[in-house]
Parts: sequence; structure tokens; C-alpha cells
Amino acid sequence: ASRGGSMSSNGDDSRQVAESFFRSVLGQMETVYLNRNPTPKSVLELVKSVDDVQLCYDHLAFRTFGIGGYGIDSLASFFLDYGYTQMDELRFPAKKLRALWFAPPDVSAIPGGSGVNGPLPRVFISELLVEQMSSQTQDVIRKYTETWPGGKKYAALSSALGTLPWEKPLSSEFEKLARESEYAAWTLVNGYALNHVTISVHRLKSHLNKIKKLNQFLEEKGFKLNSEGGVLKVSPDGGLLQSSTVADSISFKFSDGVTKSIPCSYIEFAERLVLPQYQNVPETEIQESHRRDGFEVGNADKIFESTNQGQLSRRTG
Ligand code: OOG
Ligand code: NI
Repeated sequence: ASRGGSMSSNGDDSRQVAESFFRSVLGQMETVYLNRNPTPKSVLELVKSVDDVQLCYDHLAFRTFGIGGYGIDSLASFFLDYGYTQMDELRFPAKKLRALWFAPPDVSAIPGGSGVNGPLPRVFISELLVEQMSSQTQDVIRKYTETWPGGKKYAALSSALGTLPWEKPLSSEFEKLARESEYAAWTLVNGYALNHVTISVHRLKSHLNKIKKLNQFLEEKGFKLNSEGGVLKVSPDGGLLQSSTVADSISFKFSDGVTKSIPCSYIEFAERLVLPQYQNVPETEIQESHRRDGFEVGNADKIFESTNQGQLSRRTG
């Protein structure tokens, strides 16, 4: 017997179900992020007030502990299951980090959709090389990642809910980690929460579609941008230009009852230039695929510092 017309599970329907589920999970991750971080929220509102057509995300970024199944893979599986493709690895030996980025499947934007309803973003996931840390730092990280195995299995769920997959730490443990790796301390208290979203600058329609103009505009409005190595980060090939705000701080109550201000998330901006081999393509025909793809170790190394104390305590100007 037929199960009937519109409810049949043909390929098109299942793709649509998967897409709307996937986008709503991204939307929840974004909601957690916007509720916690006033700066990204105001920056997005401000940019949308100037450029009201369609705001696209270049990428979303997450941090993880590379140990016992809690690393990149724990979160990547959600994106891989939806059709993302694993791309290049980036290494940061001094910070004891590695990262992978993932390219989105070929799914078109929801008509007129912005943000998580726009063209699907790339995904950048990094991990701390835990076994390269001091034994005291490793002990703290193991203590929180080894208690309950569910944490690594439900990484995406933890991110979408904004709930840590482990117990809240002691304030002394946070301090201990921060002295050795600010990334480690950040991850201990933020878990799988969205670290940043990145506005695709070249896809804006107003004069803000040049990153230098956008940076200037934001600084005039009083936003503090990450100045590590200069506000504008440029890849050696000149094709990838990035900048970011300094992370917001939130008040966090540790398990010992101590409340401290801790770094949370920031927002990034990326302009991807047209590749040399497509210089002759008419402007109206330029697609995202004609532009510089991927990430750049030198840029990323500086962008990581957006959550560091050195940037947070810096005065504007
Ligand atoms: C990621 C920093 C690197 C990029 O686009 O290169 C980055 C982080 O802070 O976790 O976002
Ligand atoms: Ni980024």
C-alpha cells in the first residue's frame, strides 16, 4: 500500500529534511553565541543596518581538547554526516595546536537567506595537542574529559545547547591552564561553544565590502579590533584578508563558588580576493569558487589571540 504523496521519503524530501535540521542546529549555536556576546550581536546589527540585502558567513569556528575522543573529530562528525568535506590541516607548533577546515556541500542558500540561512559556511575546528602540555595541565584536562564519556559523543548538541559537556572547573584550575595555554583555559570554560562566526566581507553589497573600509567603520563606532601583528591579517599570496574583534568577557561561576570574568567569543571578518587566473571574469559573473579559498597559518596564529588577556586588557586607540 502507498504511504501517500507528499509524505513519501524520496531523495528530495530527505535532503530537505536534513538541510532544515542542519540549519536549525547552526541557528541554535548562533543563538547561544549572540546571547552571550554583545559585541558580535551589535556588529552584526550594525553591518545589517548598512547592508540590508544578505549577510553571508564565511566560516564558523570551534575549539576542542585533542584527547580521548574530544578533539576535532568529536565535532567534525556532525558536519561530515551532513556532507561537509575535510580539507587542509594547519599546524601551530608554538601554540601546540592543530586545526582542520571543512568545505560545505553544494547546497544553495535559502532564497534571500542571511547568516545560517545563506550559503553554507566553511567550518574551522582546532584542537589542543594535550599530550604536549605539562603534566599538571594534562591532569586537569583529563579530569574533566574522563568523567563522563557522553561529552565527546554529543559535541554538536553541547554546542547548540550552550551547555558544557563536563563539570564546571575550580577557579584555580582555570588559572593554572591560563598560565600555560590561554586556548586550554578558554576551552575548559567554553567547551564546544561557537568561538566565532566570520562575516564574508566581499559578499556585502555596500562600501563595507572592502575589509579596510569595514575595519575603519567599526573602529570609528568604537569597536576594539585585535591588533596582534596589525589589525589586518594578509596571507602571503595576498588573497585572504582577515580581521577580528577582541572577545567579550562574561562572568563565570566556578565550582568553588568563585566568580570571575572569563573570555568568551569574538566576531571575525574575511575578504577573499579573486584568484589571478580569474582576473578577466566579469565582476557580475564572479562566484565564490573564483576566490582565494581555505585558511592561512600566519593569519590564524594571530586571530587565535582574539581571546587572549593581552588583547582583552588593551585599551582602544
Ligand atoms: C581560531 C583562529 C583562527 C581563522 O579564520 O584563521 C581563525 C580560533 O580562535 O579558535 O579563526
Ligand atoms: Ni576564523
